[in-house]
Amino acid sequence: MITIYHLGVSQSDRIVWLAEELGIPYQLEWFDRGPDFLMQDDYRALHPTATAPTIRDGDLVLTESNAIVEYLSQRYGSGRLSVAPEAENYPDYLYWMQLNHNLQSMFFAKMAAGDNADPESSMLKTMDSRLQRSYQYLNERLGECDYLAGSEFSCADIMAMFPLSNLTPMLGIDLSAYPNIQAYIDRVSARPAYQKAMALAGPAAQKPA
Ligand SMILES: N[C@@H](CCC(=O)N[C@@H](CS)C(=O)NCC(=O)O)C(=O)O
Repeated sequence: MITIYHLGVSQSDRIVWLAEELGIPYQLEWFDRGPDFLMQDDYRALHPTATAPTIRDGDLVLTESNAIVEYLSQRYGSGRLSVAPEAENYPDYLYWMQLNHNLQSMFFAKMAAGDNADPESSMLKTMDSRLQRSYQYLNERLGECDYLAGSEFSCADIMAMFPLSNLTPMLGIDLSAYPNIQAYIDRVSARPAYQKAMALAGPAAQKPA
């Protein structure tokens, strides 16, 4: 059985969500963050790169959300929620699977700059304008179709929700200018598998006693 090593308040909740969507049996092992909100040595010991999510499948220990999502979909879900190379929307799927990393690279650059950074610095201005273009493009996309890869829900949506529903408000980014993104978040959050996964492992969930 797959083991999902879940770090509290982290993007490893998306793997629980995917497993619930695909009906893949899994064991959830929960790791709390330390008082500094960073992962602790027990999680760091799981894999040389020490990032959440991490999963185990037999002798395989795998990190990196994109890799895990595609691995589980292909190996345990018969490719369900992935998009096949022959499909017309395959390039859309590939493109939108990267939204998570695209947004996070800019979020982390802003966080690393810190609250007291000069807003006129060329680095921050570049990040802000790149972020704005990304949100604008995403908003346009979601005006054309209900889900990122097209009319069907896919792993691209599973990848996208964490930065949209967690990091976006954390950074004080106001979505009122992007109504299609907000409607998308509401639509995807209503999925039963999402709600179950968030109850088990979402930001407000607690380590089981
Ligand atoms: N590229 C990685 C990024 C994973 C990542 O940065 N995860 C965060 C948790 S949300 C982490 O491991 N942080 C280390 C820590 O919190 O100490 C992925 O997509 O899986």
